[in-house]
Amino acid sequence: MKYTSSHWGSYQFEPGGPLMPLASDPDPSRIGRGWASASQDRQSRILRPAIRQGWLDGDKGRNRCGDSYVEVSWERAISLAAGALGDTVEAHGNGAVFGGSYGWSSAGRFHHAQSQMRRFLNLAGGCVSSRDTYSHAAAEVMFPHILGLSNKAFQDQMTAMPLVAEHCELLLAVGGISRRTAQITSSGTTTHEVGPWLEQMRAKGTRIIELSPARGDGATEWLSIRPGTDTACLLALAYEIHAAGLADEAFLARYTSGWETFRDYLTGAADGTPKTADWAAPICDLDAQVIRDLARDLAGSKSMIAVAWGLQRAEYGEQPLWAGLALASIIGQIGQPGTGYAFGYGSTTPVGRAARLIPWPSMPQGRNPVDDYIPVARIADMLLNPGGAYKYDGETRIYPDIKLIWWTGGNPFHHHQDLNRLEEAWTRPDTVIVNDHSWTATARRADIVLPATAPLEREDILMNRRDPTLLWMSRYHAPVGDALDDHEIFARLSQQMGFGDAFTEGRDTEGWFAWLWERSQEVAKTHGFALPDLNSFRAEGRFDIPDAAETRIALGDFVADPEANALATESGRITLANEWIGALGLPNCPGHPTWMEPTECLTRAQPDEFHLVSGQPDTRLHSQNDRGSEALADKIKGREAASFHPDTAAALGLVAGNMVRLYNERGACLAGVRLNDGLRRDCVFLPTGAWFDPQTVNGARLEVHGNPNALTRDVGCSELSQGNTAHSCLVRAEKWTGVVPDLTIDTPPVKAS
Ligand SMILES: Nc1nc2c(c(=O)[nH]1)N[C@H]1C(S)=C(S)[C@@H](COP(=O)(O)OP(=O)(O)OC[C@H]3O[C@@H](n4cnc5c(=O)[nH]c(N)nc54)[C@H](O)[C@@H]3O)O[C@H]1N2
Ligand SMILES: Nc1nc2c(c(=O)[nH]1)N[C@H]1C(S)=C(S)[C@@H](COP(=O)(O)OP(=O)(O)OC[C@H]3O[C@@H](n4cnc5c(=O)[nH]c(N)nc54)[C@H](O)[C@@H]3O)O[C@H]1N2
Ligand SMILES: [Mo]
Repeated sequence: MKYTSSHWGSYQFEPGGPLMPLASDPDPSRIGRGWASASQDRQSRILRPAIRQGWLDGDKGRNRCGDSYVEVSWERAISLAAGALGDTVEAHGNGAVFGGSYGWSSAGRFHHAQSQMRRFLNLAGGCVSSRDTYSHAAAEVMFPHILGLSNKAFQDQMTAMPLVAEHCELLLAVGGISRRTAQITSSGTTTHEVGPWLEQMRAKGTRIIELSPARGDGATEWLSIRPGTDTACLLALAYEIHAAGLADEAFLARYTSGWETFRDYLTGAADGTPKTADWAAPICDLDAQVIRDLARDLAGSKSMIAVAWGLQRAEYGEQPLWAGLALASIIGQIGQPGTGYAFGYGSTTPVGRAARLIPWPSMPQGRNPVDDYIPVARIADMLLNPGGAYKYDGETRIYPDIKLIWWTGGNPFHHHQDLNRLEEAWTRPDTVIVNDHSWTATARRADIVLPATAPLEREDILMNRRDPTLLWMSRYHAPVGDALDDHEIFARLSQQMGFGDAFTEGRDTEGWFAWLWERSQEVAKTHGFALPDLNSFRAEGRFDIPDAAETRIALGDFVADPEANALATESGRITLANEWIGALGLPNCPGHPTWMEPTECLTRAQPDEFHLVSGQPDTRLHSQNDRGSEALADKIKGREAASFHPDTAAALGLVAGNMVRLYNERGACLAGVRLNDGLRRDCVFLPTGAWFDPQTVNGARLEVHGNPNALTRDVGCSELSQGNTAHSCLVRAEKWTGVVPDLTIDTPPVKAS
């Protein structure tokens, strides 16, 4: 039996046979069904190195979005790419090179695209990098201040799901817990246990209350909250618990700081507005009595406040995180088995996984001599405002002047918001170089396109510190076209630029596998077990870590002994009011959890506006596998499906299968119509990830494939975290009765030679 792995799961196959989910996986992802077809689709794979015509003609980027390409040899492509980098560095320095290159690339320890790229760029003198993620930037910046832990460290100690199943009576899932998103694990997974875990809880009679604009598949009760208003609801729950005399004052006194300040805000002593259930109800569009009952039940049960990642991908996204933590502190059950506060259950597979964490080695990237960076979602701001000032995590910083962008293993024309604005920004640098295996919207907006192999075309090792199994990944099919591994591409570029030996250290791919495996064996030894030699592992294909189960309780050590295990916050405790944040004086991130009405929110919308929820797609990982069979079968007339409540659809004159135009002042897109009575009547759900395909239709700009980032807004959560705000977006909708334009992204942009 051969194996391979991906962010959506692991697969077994016999040579020449189909790719089958690992037999030991209890709940395989549907995403894998579209993997092999996407990987072998010659209409979307980049077959040969390609150069943008306008760049060859010296257009300086003016026609970067929408140009055609000429294919060239690898020798020419390597020479042009190395030349462009060398010239940029010589003329402007390495501070003019942007290598932030955010994106998920693929699983597999050695062929991790960004690691290979950073190793190369660091040897070339470095580049401007990026901080934080599109997933949870607000948490990455906030948690160190309010919890004294990085987001990663907090995830590492997240209370294990089996403990929740055993002890928790009431799970409040703010933003839901969905099997849709629990398909995925960054770096690869061999198992999917969130679905079975939720079933176990439901069977036991645990109440799982989902606070969400969309009913998911995991909860037992649904509170259909207006998007963007969770902070108001969480504050009201805290207020009602306190007003009923049910706040755990002993917990607050021993484990938190700033309670008095926060309490004065809750009661209205500070601002004249008590944050009662009656106050929150009209903001959140919930019944005040439902909020009061929930407050009483939370305080009277063993309860867990679980916040989903998506909540903080919004304007003021720091607030629901912090308000959830404050609510859990008032309930006072943090640090006990199965109760307290969690972030991200179900947002990906391994959050709360009861598995031992093993710090496996990775490809060394060297050191980046350039210390400049941007918060990841400020890419368009950076390109549009070189030299401009912005705030981030307590600092005032200056945007660099970028002349060359190198992107590997990510798709900004998928992941960024307001893509029409990004297109404008993207024309500014002199050169854009992209490595990818597919003609994504980003590859179609590069000057030099370097075709990388896809994961099914190569061997690698699945080693994920959060996963209980190691797999030897075998090649499933031969490389399509002339694709080369990213490692080989950067090795050739390094050779061209005169530091080939430093890049390879004399090793070929086999040599690096041996290098990684030797270090893995050492790591295993320090964790009390032995790995087989590489050849045996390769022959067997699979190694299951012994005694892999390990349960943890978030903040358990701190609660057991808050003096000995003080948190690394300003007070050593959980900060319910934070003096450092407060002293920054930011209007968009005050010093304690605060309700602020987002700029785009149904509380202030026109009657014909809807809230756009653009969550993760069920059929693919972001934009990956969008041209595979599973994603294609889910589309309507080849377009992404937008879901509407049946009553809403009827009012708009829409039936399932129609086409709809969604629009706002930033853009417009077409989507198919699907009905969902588990969605609020004032919301539209359009998943992310359909390949961005903007066209001019009847003289107006129209994205024709159903990409929500044609509509979303590109501002930071606040000047503290600067995270993306994809979920704060209002749109209008109208039936599309015109001709449905052909897609352009289903054929390569290459000129016939
Ligand atoms: N509206 C809206 N926007 C969102 C979100 C949302 O919820 N709503 N979610 C956001 C979030 S949380 C995230 S994480 C981002 C995700 O954004 P991305 O991570 O940028 O999305 P992916 O489609 O996974 O892009 C990975 C790219 O890597 C390429 N790739 C895969 N393997 C390899 C390889 O081996 N070598 C090379 N060179 N390339 C490879 C793939 O072809 C693909 O183009 O999107 C964000 N954008
Ligand atoms: N199938 C699949 N799974 C994935 C991914 C994928 O591409 N495909 N991507 C992975 C990645 S990179 C990430 S970061 C995670 C993200 O996982 P999450 O952040 O947990 O999920 P999203 O789908 O991004 O967020 C959308 C959901 O958030 C909720 N929501 C949105 N706005 C609001 C709001 O204002 N209030 C409330 N209460 N709820 C709201 C809704 O329930 C909506 O369904 O998913 C991962 N899992
Ligand atoms: Mo993400």
